[in-house]
Amino acid sequence: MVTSLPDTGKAQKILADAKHVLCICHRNPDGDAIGSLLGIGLLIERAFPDKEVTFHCVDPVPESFLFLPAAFRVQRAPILKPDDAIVIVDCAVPKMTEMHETHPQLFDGSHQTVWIDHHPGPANFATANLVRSTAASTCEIITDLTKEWNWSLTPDIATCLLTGIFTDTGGLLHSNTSSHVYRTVARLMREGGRRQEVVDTIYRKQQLSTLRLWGRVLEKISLTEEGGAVSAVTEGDFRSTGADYAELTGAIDYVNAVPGMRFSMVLSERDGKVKGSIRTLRDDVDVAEMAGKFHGGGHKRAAGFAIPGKLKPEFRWKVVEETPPEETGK
Ligand SMILES: [Mn+2]
Repeated sequence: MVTSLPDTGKAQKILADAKHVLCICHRNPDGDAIGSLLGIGLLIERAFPDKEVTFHCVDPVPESFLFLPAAFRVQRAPILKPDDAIVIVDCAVPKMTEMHETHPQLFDGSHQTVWIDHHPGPANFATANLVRSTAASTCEIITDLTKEWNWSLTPDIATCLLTGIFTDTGGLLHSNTSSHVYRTVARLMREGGRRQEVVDTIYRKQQLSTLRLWGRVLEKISLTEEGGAVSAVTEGDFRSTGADYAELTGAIDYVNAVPGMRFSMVLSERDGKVKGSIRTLRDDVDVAEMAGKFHGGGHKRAAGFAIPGKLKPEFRWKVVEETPPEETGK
């Protein structure tokens, strides 16, 4: 059993006292962002049927997660009213919401806020901070909280939470898949979570445009002298494959599969920015530190950054003299 987080009681009171709870996840949402956003919102609705709950993200829900219950309810950035309580999930820092400039009230103490996250870092932005960096996903923390708060799960909610657990552990394959992750999955399945629907939708089905985009990523892998497997996709690649930005998620796991590498990186262009995702399978490499050099962050084995700019390919040609084959006497 995991130990209780210090702000659990405070968070529960914030949610109990609020009339309207706005749930917010990070831009370019992944499975854990969407799963924890929908999971916590539906849980609050169930625990307090008199409350209004809304779901917000600056980017639309990626197509692969539209099968989730309530995915259609996710709206863009909210219009805030003074009494609104806020729940922010899976965001390491305020700017990941991409609302830090448009909605500074979310982060300056104007509202009662609950922060639920598994990213390491200061994480003290909110009124109540429910942060556990040893958890593999935010969905895992939320599942633990339901036990503590005595909130009941439904098959729909369990399916949302399973989604984040599966995507943040790479389908229970990454090294962050602890025994607690398996226990959490078992509990969500007991509560009716539709594991097979999650696995089939996320891992067994890919849009043709996604496969074509991944093809570009794989074809362009190059190995660097520093021991990196690096690939890049340009805006032109997105245009010609018809893939949207969210479809890049997952491609890096294949780049990271090159044996003997220290790290892998996928660079991508979007709206005048270059985004980098970095992964490693090694214990002696800290990719969060590497991402930090570009004002990014994340976890030791999975991190990212975004800097203004464009991608410029660099080719190197080398002339090598061919040595004539040695004569072999018979
Ligand atoms: Mn996460």
